[in-house]
Amino acid sequence: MKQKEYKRYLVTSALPYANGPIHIGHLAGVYVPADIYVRYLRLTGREVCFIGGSDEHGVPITIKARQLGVTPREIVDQYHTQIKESFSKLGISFDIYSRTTSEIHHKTASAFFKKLYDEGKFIEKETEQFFDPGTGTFLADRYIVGTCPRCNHNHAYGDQCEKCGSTLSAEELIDPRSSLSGVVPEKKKTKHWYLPLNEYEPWLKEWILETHKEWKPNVYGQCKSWLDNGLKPRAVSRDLDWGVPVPIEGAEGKVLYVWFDAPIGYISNTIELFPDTWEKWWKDKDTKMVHFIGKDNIVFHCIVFPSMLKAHGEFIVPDNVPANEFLNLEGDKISTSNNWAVWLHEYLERFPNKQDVLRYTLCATMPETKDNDFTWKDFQARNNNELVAILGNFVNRAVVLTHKYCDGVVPTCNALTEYDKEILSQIPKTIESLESHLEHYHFREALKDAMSLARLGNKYLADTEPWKVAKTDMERVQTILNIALQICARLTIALDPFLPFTTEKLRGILNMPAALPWSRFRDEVLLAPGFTLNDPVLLFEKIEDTTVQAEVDRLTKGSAATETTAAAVTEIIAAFPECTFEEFSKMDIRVATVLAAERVPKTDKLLKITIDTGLDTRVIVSGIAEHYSPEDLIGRQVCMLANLAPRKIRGIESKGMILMAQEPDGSMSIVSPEKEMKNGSVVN
Ligand code: B3M
Ligand code: ZN
Repeated sequence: MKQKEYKRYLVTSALPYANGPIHIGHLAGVYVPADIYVRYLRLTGREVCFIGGSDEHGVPITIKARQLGVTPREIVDQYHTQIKESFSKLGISFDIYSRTTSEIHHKTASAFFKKLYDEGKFIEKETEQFFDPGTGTFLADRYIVGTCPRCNHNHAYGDQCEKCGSTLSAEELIDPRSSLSGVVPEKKKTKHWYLPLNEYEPWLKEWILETHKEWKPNVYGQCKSWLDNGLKPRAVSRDLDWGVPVPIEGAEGKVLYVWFDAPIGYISNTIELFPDTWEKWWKDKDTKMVHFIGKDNIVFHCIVFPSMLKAHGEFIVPDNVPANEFLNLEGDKISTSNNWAVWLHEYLERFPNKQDVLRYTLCATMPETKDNDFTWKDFQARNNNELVAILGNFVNRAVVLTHKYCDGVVPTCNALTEYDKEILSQIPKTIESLESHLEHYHFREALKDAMSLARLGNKYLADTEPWKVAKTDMERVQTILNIALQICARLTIALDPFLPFTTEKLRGILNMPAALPWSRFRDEVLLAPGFTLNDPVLLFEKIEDTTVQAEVDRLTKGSAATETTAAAVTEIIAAFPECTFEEFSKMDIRVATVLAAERVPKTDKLLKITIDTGLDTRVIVSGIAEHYSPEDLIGRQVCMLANLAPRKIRGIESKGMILMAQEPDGSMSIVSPEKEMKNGSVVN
């Protein structure tokens, strides 16, 4: 089937929550592929708009603020600035990176809701919702924890189980509890507005299942399963004090659901960028809209947002949603709460000139069809064996030899041998394949194609050995170097979407003032004979074993440190205003005896401690290995917080926390009852 020709491309990338920094999982899943795609489109001369921004509403932000004892505004200001800066340093070339707390966004999202409301597109329903009698607030799904009905994980959230990945509703949780106060939530009546997704089901089925069979199998499959299971009306408002207020009377204390307002952020940001001409991007059928997202956002971008756009009536819907799977790190799931991640802002601090090494590794290991794994060893190998040994080596040899034999001037191309012709004939084939892969969102294969030009050049120099030929046949040397330099010049085009920092450097070496458009790719001569090159500089440098080992160590330590951040959190809590007796008494602190203790493998700080609490025998992972050896602990009585929500630390479920006293210099002591007590005795 012939592809439709579009006049322009509107490319969006998921708006990250401004409640934490960006890590390599976000990058490989969303921002690196989106950036490669838009850079390619721009090079081909197509009209492109690349939209990014921070998602600054929603419960994750309020939870983070509550944890740190600051306002949501402070959280989003801090993270928005940090995220925006680190994206820019990595060369993610957004045309705009704005935020959903902007005035334009509030206006746009309100107007969107109001239009649907006025046209009767919502169902108004009073339902019973979970309410926390302790704090006097309705509980958003994320604030309710309980046991997952699918996998039995005992710390699933009311919207999702992070263990098995199921999307849940708070109603489905077994033994729900409020994460604000730990109490069992009550039900209370409240009014909300629902978008009847079921009404859009026939249209969605036709649109996705019939006309978008080309979508990636993971995306198509998820949509099909949602559609096969049947859609239900979905609430688009929440009882919360942070977000876009519901713009109708009688809706005080209610805001738009974050998944209603966030995708409208794509529209708001386009309006902010092009106040006069934004409509052509959103209302003209000749605009191709593509959403880059991670797999956990598929339903919102393929089903919910398109239904909203359809209900609104004036807007186009996406042509494709090339969602990626997840990237793991050193064999384990990336986890923000366990600090098992490579954070972009930290990477940029430690490797300030290696943006492209990260871009390259992430593109090469992009989880396009299944989850994939980032390891520091692989990062090193990709740098040393591919970027240094193939790309860097080829360019360096071509340029150094040109300086040596031709005074740094591009030599003439004399008679071609059969072998030269064979090498040159590879180029158009590679370009064709590269283009096709980029057009179809196959970025890993595309990168292989681009790199295969460098491999080709490397092989050509190795096979023709101009340094030997130079002793007898300078004319031949000229031809060889001319061909090698034409390949170098082509690399500035082929690699530009992937490695923009490197191609800029390479253009500097080749004395090419500006990036060549993609259309020049098929020209035979990109560097005319007689043209003078600049001095060579190395494009990449080797990464040593010690460097990557330090990264692995830091990762292991960082994740162990999350346990000791319990201490940091305590400091923050101590700085809080007063706490009521009622609040204090929610903490179930008990005396327990240590039955067994062992080090958690591959960590310096963690001990796995089995204790008898008088109520049960359970395991706690504690960051005290630097202060106590396992033998010191066995048989000792400790005080422990028994009703702390369980969490996984290095794969071990930890249920509770052992109380420690800590001095400012970090030395620690276990808190024990002064005389032996029965296990399970309450501390208050
Ligand atoms: N903030 C979820 C996420 O960061 C959400 C994406 C919004 S895209 C409109 O995964
Ligand atoms: Zn589950």
